[in-house]
Amino acid sequence: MNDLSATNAESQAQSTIDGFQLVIDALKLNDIDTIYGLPGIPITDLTRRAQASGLRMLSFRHEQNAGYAASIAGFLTQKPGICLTVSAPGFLNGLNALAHATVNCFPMILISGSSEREVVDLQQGDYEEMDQLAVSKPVAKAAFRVLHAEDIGVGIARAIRAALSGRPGGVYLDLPAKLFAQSIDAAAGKNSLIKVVDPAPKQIPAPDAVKRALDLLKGAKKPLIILGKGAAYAQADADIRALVEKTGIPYLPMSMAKGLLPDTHELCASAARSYVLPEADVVMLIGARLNWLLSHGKGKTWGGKSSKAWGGQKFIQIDISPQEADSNVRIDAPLVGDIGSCVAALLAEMGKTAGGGWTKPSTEWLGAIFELKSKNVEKMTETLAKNPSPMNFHSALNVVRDVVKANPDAMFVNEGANALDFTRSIVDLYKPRKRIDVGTWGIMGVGMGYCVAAAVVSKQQVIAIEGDSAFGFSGMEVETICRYNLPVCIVIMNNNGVYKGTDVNPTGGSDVAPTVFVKDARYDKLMEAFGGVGVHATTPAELRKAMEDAVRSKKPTLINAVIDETAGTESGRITSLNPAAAKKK
Ligand code: ADP
Ligand code: TZD
Ligand code: MG
Repeated sequence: MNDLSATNAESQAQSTIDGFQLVIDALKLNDIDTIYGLPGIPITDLTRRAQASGLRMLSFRHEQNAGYAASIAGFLTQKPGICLTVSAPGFLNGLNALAHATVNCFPMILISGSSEREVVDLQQGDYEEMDQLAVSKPVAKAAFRVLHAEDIGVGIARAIRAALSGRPGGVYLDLPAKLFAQSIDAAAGKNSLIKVVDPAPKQIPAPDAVKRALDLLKGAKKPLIILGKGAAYAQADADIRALVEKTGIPYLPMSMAKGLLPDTHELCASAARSYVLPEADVVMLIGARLNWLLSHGKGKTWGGKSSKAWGGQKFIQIDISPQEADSNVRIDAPLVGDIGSCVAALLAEMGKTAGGGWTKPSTEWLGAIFELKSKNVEKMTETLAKNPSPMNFHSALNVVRDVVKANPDAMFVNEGANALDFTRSIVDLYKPRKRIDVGTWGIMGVGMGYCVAAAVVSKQQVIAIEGDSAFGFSGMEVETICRYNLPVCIVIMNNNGVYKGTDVNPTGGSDVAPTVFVKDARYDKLMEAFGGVGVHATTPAELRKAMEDAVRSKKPTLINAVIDETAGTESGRITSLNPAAAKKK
C-alpha cells in the first residue's frame, strides 16, 4: 500500500460513523452520564464503547436490578435513567422495572438490543426472538424502534422527551442488532443528532384555577396538605416549605415525600394520620394520587360511613396530569401544571393581599393535632426504649433512627412488609429525596438496584433497611456493590421469613410453610464472599456499632440483624388487603 492509498483509507474510515457510536454520542449530547445494564449479544460492544467514551457503564447481575437502578436515578436527577439490556430474556427482565417506572411516574428509558426484524416478524425462530416493541407497549409511556442509523438521533430525542415531559414515565427504545453495525457519513451522522431543548417544559397553571384553589383553601376550617413523591420529584423544595409554613397548614408526607420538610417539623402530622384524614375538611394534594395508598380518598380512613362512602372532604389537587383529577373522588379544585409553577403561583397570589390575606388554621385544629402527636410520639419513645431479647423491629429501628439522624445526608432505601412499615413510621428523614422505597406497587426487589443508583447519583452514604424476603429478590447485587466499592450499608431485618418465621406446614410434611426460610440464615457471609464487611448483630448495641463502623469506613457492609421471628404481622400494615380467608394477625 503506498502512502496515498493509506491516507485515503484512513480518511474514509474517519469519515463514517457507526450505529454504536451514534447511540453513545446521542446520549452524551443529552448529558446522560451513566448507563445501568448487562452485556451480551447484540449490545456487548455498546457497553465497551460506552465505557471507552467516558460514560459510566455499570454492569449488574440481573437486568431487573439495573432497571430499578435506572428508574430511581431518573427520580433523583430529573434525567431519564438508562437501562441497557440484550434481547428477549434480558429485555423481559428489564421490563418489570420499565413498568415500575411508568407506574411511579419516574423518567426512564429501557434500551434493548433486538434480533433481526425480518426473522422476528416472520417468526422464523431467531436467536432470542421476540417482538419486543409490541410487548413493551402496555407498560411503557411510549415505545420506539430505530431501523436506520440516521434516525438514532431522533429516536433518542423522542425517548428523552417522552420520558421527561408531562407526567414522567418509562420509555422503551428498541435497537435491532443490525442497526449498530450500520455506518453512515460522519458529518451527516453528527448532524442527525438532537440535543433536546427544554425536555420538561414548565406548565403554568391557569390563573382562575389558582384562584379557585386558594378560595377553597381559605374557607377551610381544618385544612390538610398531602405531599407525594411527585412533590419530591419536582425539586421545588423551598417553595413547598414556604407554602406549608406561610399557610400554617399541617401536612402529611407520603412515604417518598418524607424529609421534603424535616419529619420533625411542627406541622408534620404523620403521628396523627388516623386523626387528620377523617377530620380534615379541605385537603390539598401536591403530587400525590388518591390511589390505594390513600384509601382512594374515601371510606372509613376518611371518615366515610362505609368502606366506599365519601368522607365529605373537598379536594384541591396539584398535578401535571390533567386526567388525574376525579379518578377516585370529586376534585373540587384541580390545579394542573408542574408543581414548581403551581406552588409558586399559589404563593404569588397569596402575597397579593396585605399580610398575605391569610389566616392560619384555628388553634383548635392545630392544637388537637399537636396533642395527639405528642401522645403518640411519647408512646413510641417508650416502645423504642425497650430492649427485648431477641431484638424486635422497634429496638432495632431505634438504632437505625439514631444513625439516620446523625447522618441526614445519607440516602435511605427501604423494602419489606413489616421491615417497611415499621421503618417508615419510626425512622425520621430530614432532607428531600433521601427516602426511596417500594413505591406505588409495594414492590419487592428494588433494594439493591436502588442502593447502587443512590450511591452513584448522590455520592453519599446509603443505608438500606431490608426485610429478609425483600433482600432475596436482588441479593446477588451485593457483588455489584462490592465491585464498584460503593458506600452502602445494608441492614437485613432477619425474622426468618415473609412477615414472620413461625408458620408451620399443617400437613406435618417435611416442607416448611410457604412463608418460612432457612432458620438463622447468615446473610452477612454473602457479603464476605465478595470482600465486603459482614456483621451478625443480635443486639441493638451490636447493630449500632456495625452501622456506625459502616458509615465511618464507607465500606460495603451487610448487617444480619436477628429479629424475633414472631414480631411481624401478616403483610405488615396492609393485612386488610388480603382476601378474607388469608388474614392473620
Ligand atoms: P405518592 O405515592 O407519593 O402518593 P404518586 O406517585 O401517587 O405519589 O403521585 C405522584 C403524582 O405526581 C402523579 O400523579 C404525577 O402525575 C405527579 N407529578 C409528578 N411529577 C410532577 C411535577 N413535576 N409536577 C406536577 N405533578 C407531578
Ligand atoms: N413479589 C413482589 C415482586 N412484590 C411483592 N410485594 C410480593 C411479592 C409480596 N410481598 C409483599 O408484599 S412483602 C413481601 C412479599 C413477598 C416480603 C415480606 O417479607 P420480608 O419483610 O422479610 O421482606 P417482613 O419484615 O418479614 O415483613
Ligand atoms: Mg422477613
